[in-house]
This record gives sequence, structure tokens and C-alpha cells, in this order.
Amino acid sequence: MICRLMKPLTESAIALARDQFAFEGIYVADRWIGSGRINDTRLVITIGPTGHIYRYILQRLNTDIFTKPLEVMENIAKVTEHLRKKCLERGGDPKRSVMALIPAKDGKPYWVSPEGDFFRVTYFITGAISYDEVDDPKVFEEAGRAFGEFQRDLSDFDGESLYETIPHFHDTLSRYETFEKAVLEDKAHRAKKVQDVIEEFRKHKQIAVLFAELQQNGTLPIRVTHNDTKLNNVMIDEFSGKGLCVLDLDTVMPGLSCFDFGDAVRYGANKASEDERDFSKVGIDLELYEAFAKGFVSGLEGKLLPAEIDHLADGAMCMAFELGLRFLTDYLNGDVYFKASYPESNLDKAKVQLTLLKDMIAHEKEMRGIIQKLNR
Ligand code: GN1
Ligand code: MG
Repeated sequence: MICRLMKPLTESAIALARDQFAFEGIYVADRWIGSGRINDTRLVITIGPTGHIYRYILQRLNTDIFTKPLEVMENIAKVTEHLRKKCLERGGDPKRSVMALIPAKDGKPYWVSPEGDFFRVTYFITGAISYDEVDDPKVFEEAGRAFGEFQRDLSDFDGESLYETIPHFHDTLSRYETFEKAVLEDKAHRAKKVQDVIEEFRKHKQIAVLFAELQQNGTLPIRVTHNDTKLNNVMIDEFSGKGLCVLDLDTVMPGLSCFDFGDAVRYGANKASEDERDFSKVGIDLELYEAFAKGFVSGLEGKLLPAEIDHLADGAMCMAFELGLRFLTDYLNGDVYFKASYPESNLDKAKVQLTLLKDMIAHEKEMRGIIQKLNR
């Protein structure tokens, strides 16, 4: 997985890609949008004959990471079709509530450039906001509801029909082994100076072992999950304030609901951002945590088993641990996976997750209490 190999996208490559898709109206402008760490994303604006403005998202998929892009697209097509059906059954508006792919002019839901770059286009949902950070518990509760409803709507979807787009994505124990391998190989000659951080991570391996056991002994069921539940992957309706649509379906795969919950919490209920460099600001915001839990559990409408509810707090700790491990592994490997904005950025991000994990452990009782209270 060598993200760095993806060449920067030039304006002429973007223009060529843009021309391949069947947009409505005439092209007006496009610009970079979003803060994803993997794919490259442009907002494209067109105008129709009556002056109507259309907005689209043009994306280059990172094929060093998603090595089988056609399988990613097939998963997305199946899942969105299912979600659309559910939305219509409820009398909802799938145009605003379900991500929709726009075909290329040749009818395929993607276009591959002469350089082998893989592009796709989706509608941009207007009148909705995606947040990188949130202070308002109501907004975070709505994000929780949207991710909960997403799992609810996929609870009767056949997970076996999905490809595993990134194998072992949330297999924290395997992430741990990859981390130890990176320490041993020490490709970027950075291990020595971060020995203390490495040791700190080693102390928390137990959380990964716990989830491996819970999965193996069947305590936690495998569901169809999103697997990348960052706050900015959900659109919130600008007018009603309601969670509207879940985006970024590249990693929809069989997984654990505790991890969708946990990944969202470790990102959105951190008092500081994922990129914070002042680690004293990092910690779990229990008010935001409670809000997300409330939305998530109610969005799932009783579909969560008691064992899953019991392990939601552990899921948050496990995801902070896992992401911390992934950032540190990438730092040790020489920043080849995540886009690194400055030389130590992956190390700093690893420290943020570690600090967050330790703060969650310090507040473990409160975190469990909040979930129990909800469940009463
Ligand atoms: C990546 O691309 P983005 O920002 O949605 C990553 C997630 C991490 C996240 C950390 C496919 O997501 O797993 O949680 O960065 N996605 C992939 O910011 O590895
Ligand atoms: Mg993503």
C-alpha cells in the first residue's frame, strides 16, 4: 500500500476526467473539497439552460490502497441500491438521502484515464453540511443516528455478497502485528527516537485481543458496517438539522457495529482534532460521546444485541488504539499510506490517539455508565 506513488493530480488530468462524465448542464467551475486522507476530491459545478446550478463530486480513487477498484464500485452499487429501496419504502427522498453514482459517457459508473487513474462521480447533496469538527451535541447525535440507521437499513443485506475491499481493515490484532513488523524493519530509521511511544502502544495490546476473542467465540455478530465513520462522512440537513446521508462507502464490508460506533467517537468526541499538536487538549468529551451513543443506538432501532451494547465503550477504546497504531506504523514506514502534511504528522496523530485512549481508560466507568443509562 504505497499512497505516495499516486502522482499529484494535474489540472489537465482533472479537466480530461471531467469531460468523461455525463453531467447535466454546462461546466462552470471546479475546486478541491473535503479533508479525506486517501482519495482526491473535487467539487464540480455546472449550470442548466434555465440557470439551475448542479453540483457533483469528482473523485480519483487511491488505487494503491483500493487495489481492486471494480470491487469497490460493485460494493457501492449494491449497497446504494439496497439503501435506495429502503428509503423509498419509508417514503423518503433517495436523491438527498442516498449517495448516487453518475455514469461516465460510456455508461460505466467510473472512468479510467490513460495513466490508469480511476475516477468516479457522485451527486453533491445541496442544502446539507458535513462537519470536520463539532461542538454541538445535537449535531453529533444526528451523525450517530445516521450511522445507526445505515446499519439498520443494511441489517437484511447479504454481507456475503460484498467484497472485502481492504482485507483485515478493522482486524486490530493484525494491525498490531503489522506495527511490530514495522518496528523490526524500521524502514525510515525512526524507531529509536520513538521507542517510548512504541512501548506505550505495546501496553495496550489487550484491547485488540479482547475483540479478536469476542468475534471468534461469536459473542459479537458480524454485520454490514461502514468502517470509516468519521464525522465528515455524514451530511447533516442544513434546514432540519437532521442526519441526512452517509458518504464514503469505499470500506462498506462485513464488520462489527462496536467499531463503527468506536471510530466515530474517537474522531468526533475527541476534545481536540485528529491533527492536534498540543496533546494537553486531547481527551474524551463525555457530552459528545453520550450524544453520539444516543443517536446511534436509537438509529439502530433495537437491532443491537445486549452484548454489542455492552461493548460499545470498548469499541471506542479499540478504535483509538487501532488508529494510533496505524498512524505510528505509517510513521515508521516513512509516511507511505496517509497523506502527511509535515514530517512528524503521523507521529503526532499517533500520540493524539494514544492520549485519547488513556483518557478514555481514565473515564471508562463514566463511558460504560452512559451506555447503561441509555439502554434502560
Ligand atoms: C482515512 O480518507 P478518510 O480520511 O475518509 C482512513 C480511515 C481513517 C482516517 C483517519 C481507507 O479515511 O480508516 O480512520 O483516514 N481510510 C482508509 O483520518 O484507510
Ligand atoms: Mg474514507
